[in-house]
Formats: sequence, C-alpha cells, structure tokens
Amino acid sequence: MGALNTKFGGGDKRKLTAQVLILGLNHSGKTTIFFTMRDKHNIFTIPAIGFNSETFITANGVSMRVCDLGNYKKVKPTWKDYFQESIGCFFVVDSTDEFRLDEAAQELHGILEDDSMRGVPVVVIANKQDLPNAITCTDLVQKLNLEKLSKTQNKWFIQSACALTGEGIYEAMEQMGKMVKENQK
Ligand SMILES: Nc1nc2c(ncn2[C@@H]2O[C@H](COP(=O)(O)OP(=O)(O)OP(=O)(O)O)[C@@H](O)[C@H]2O)c(=O)[nH]1
Ligand SMILES: [Mg+2]
Repeated sequence: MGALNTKFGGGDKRKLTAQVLILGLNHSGKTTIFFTMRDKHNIFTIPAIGFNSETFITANGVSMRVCDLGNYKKVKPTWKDYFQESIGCFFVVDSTDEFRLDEAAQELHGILEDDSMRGVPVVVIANKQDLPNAITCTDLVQKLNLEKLSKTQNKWFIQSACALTGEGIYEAMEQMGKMVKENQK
C-alpha cells in the first residue's frame, strides 16, 4: 500500500503530468467547466492550492493536469510561470458577451504570443451556447481572429459548449488530447 500511495500521491503525480490551463475573461465560465471536468471526467483532484485548482484527466490517451487559475490577472506576476509548464490551453469565451469579444480576442492572442506558449495547442470553448443570443462558432472564428493563429503555429479548435449541462466539454477534452498527442510527434 505504501508503494501505491507514493506512486499515485498528489505530489508525484503533479510533477509527472503535463499541465493544461483553463484561461479566459472573467465570468466566461472557466470554473464551471473546471467542475464539469473534475466531477465527470477526472481521475482525481487536488484541492485548491492557493488561488488555483487542479484536476487530473485522461483524454485520447493523454494524461493532463488541468488548472483553473481563476481570475489570473490578479496573479500576473506569476502567470508566466504557468505558461512555461503548459502543453495546452483551453480558452473559454462567453458566446453571449459580444461587447467583450474584442477584449477576449486580445487576451487570447496576447497569451499565445508569449514565448512559452509558442506552438501550444488551444481549444477555444464557445461557452453558454444554451442561451438564445449566443454567437455561433462560425462567427466566433472570425470575431476572435482565429485564422491568425495558424500563422503563429498554434493549432486551434473551437468547440461549442454549455458548461451548465456539460455539453461539449468531453469533446473539448478529447480534442485537446488529440492535439497534444500530435504536437509530441
Ligand atoms: N447559461 C449559462 N451560464 C453559464 C454557463 N457557464 C457558466 N455560466 C454562468 O456564468 C457565470 C460565471 O461562471 P464561472 O464559471 O464562475 O466563470 P469564471 O470564468 O470562472 O469567472 P471568474 O473566476 O470570475 O473569472 C456563473 O453564473 C455560471 O453559472 C453556460 O454554459 N450557460
Ligand atoms: Mg472562476
């Protein structure tokens, strides 16, 4: 039992498993998505450490430590540390908040322009698609200028989702696993 505990203990697992971040503007649904991953798809969860929470998932055969950094601008002095260790990023967008789409686009492109995020695959989660005024994925591709990412070598995928029901979250995870695997080849 001792050996088993050591092998699967939180500390060791954290070092061994590649990190994927959940980022996006405030109120976009990051934590709700994190809870869906944690409660429906996780292997196990480590309780919130300081400002962030993390859970362990396997998607498409790839094990990932998914971190919700919360309102990460508050911890801006340290967020680059998280970039350095990350192999992927979920970027959550509130599809109903058309007035903040420019800000969301700037945030996304700013993150991916960071040296540490070069080549890191991004799954954009077009969240809150249950609401009647939600902007479609097709329109979001254009409004978030996702085509530009192909030129900066970040592979991207956009997944429509409703974090409240969990719809689209499994697909987003599977896609992340697939892209991370392709990146490692
Ligand atoms: N209708 C609808 N509401 C959602 C959905 N996802 C999240 N919400 C709601 O949106 C609000 C913000 O969700 P959070 O998960 O707290 O957002 P967050 O990105 O973690 O916010 P910060 O931590 O403040 O940056 C909450 O009231 C959620 O219930 C969704 O898919 N549909
Ligand atoms: Mg949150």
